[in-house]
Amino acid sequence: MATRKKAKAKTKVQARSKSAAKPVKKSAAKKPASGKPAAKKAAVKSAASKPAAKKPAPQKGVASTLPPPSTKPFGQDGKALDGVRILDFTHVQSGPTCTQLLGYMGADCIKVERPGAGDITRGQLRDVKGADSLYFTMLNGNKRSITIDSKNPKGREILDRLIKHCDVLVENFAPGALDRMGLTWEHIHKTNPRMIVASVKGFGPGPYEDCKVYENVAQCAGGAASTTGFREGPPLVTGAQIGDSGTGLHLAFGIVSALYQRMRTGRGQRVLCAMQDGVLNLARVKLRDQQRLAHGPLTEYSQHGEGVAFGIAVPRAGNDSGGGQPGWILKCKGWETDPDSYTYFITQAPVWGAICDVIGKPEWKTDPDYATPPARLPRLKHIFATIEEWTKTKTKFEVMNECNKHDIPVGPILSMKEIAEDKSLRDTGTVVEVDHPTRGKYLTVGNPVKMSDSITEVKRSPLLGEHTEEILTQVLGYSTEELAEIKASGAITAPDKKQAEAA
Ligand code: CAO
Repeated sequence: MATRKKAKAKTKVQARSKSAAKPVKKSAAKKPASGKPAAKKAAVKSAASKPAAKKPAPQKGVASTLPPPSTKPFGQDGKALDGVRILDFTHVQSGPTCTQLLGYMGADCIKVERPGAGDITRGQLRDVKGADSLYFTMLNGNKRSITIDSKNPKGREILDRLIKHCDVLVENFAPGALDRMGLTWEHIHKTNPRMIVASVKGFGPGPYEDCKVYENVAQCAGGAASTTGFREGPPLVTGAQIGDSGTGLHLAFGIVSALYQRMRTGRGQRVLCAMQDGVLNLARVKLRDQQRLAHGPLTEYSQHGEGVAFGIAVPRAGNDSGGGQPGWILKCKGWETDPDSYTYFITQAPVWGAICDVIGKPEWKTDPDYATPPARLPRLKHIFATIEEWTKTKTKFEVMNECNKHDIPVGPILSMKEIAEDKSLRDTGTVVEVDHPTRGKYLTVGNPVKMSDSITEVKRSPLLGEHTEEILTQVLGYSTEELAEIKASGAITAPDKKQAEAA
């Protein structure tokens, strides 16, 4: 879309959509009952005098504005977001998750970083001396890096030119930081009315809107922590980064939707994802349970079976299943020495008979205390303890194999080591090995979304400023002389280098 070629293609699509609008009007006015001209006139007349009887015009869907279906084989007609150019002003985790996903889908992500320093995560949790950390490399694949000092006047000029050449600006600075750079929505919209400005912030408008927020703050503010952990213990945060990566994912959805709307309106818009909102969206089942509490106890929570009364808010439910089919984590063979020798076991009602047979309790199938889901609810603790006697005789994978034969839903607790070595995850491109010039080979998570006509190639993360000159000359069209001027201005150079040059 940012390239001239794409701009032309877009004009064609728009032209098509214009002409596609005409037949809708025609058919609305002339839809004949019989198809004969006289009948046509009569139909129009009567429709005009009796509006209630007017047949509604058939509505054409989006498909009517599309080009003819491609004849190229699937996977060989580019990528979903080819032609979309992102001005990637993100750092740490939430924003980079979003732009990496857009990059996986084919967008050209130009990551703007502070000269000499770059994204703070390049140096955080370093495992290889002198090399970009895994924190950075695993969140910034499929991007190009340009260094620009946004507070240098020449740097601002370059940023304005980037705004004109990009489709989306994505940022997750602290509230107000983008404005302090002079990049207000008004300024960006005036410079490029088509630009979409997408932001992650900790909180939406309200009392906390000016607060800086990290992952665990969002997990706590979004209702995840108060509902995670064991009833007797304190609130817990989860290892999955639902505040950062989860919100980045939400933002990517907002951006793609805004790009789609722009096809019709021709203009950009602001897209905001607050981390609190993103976490709450993922914790919505707990807000469901909060409302159910007003109508009685949450019978599927094991505390109900244990006779423990509910308080005023949704409690922590340990490893209870979040749905209507009770489940728990059970020990497997080797649990004494392996902290991950466990399985998740769901006593799904339709396969209750098979569960009874597998664990050697066929009599439970007809025993009124166990035969029905309501009868089982107060006995779940005992039931899971009995099932565990069986799972402890098998490894977690043997439990999986045995239960799968009978459609009993179970899942081994996989360690990160097992996931890193899992062949099927490698085969599908979910776990990918990438080569990096300074740190060597590393594993990253590829695109979790698989598309049959947009195949992801995972590329290593860029070195700091690796593409500065390439972007300045090839994307922004600066001449050799202008490039020399930019270098002399200090807009793309680290402060220590600036001082050395001045000395
Ligand atoms: N050139 C010059 N200055 C630059 C620059 C560049 N290329 N890139 C960034 N900066 C400056 C910013 O302008 C800002 O300066 P001012 O405060 O003087 O205006 C400064 O760097 C720091 O930005 P920041 O406040 O966003 O960074 P921080 O490390 O203090 O805070 C964070 C980090 C994550 C808490 C904050 O950015 C935030 O709350 N973001 C929104 C929520 C979010 O995404 N949180 C999740 C992060 S992932 O765990």
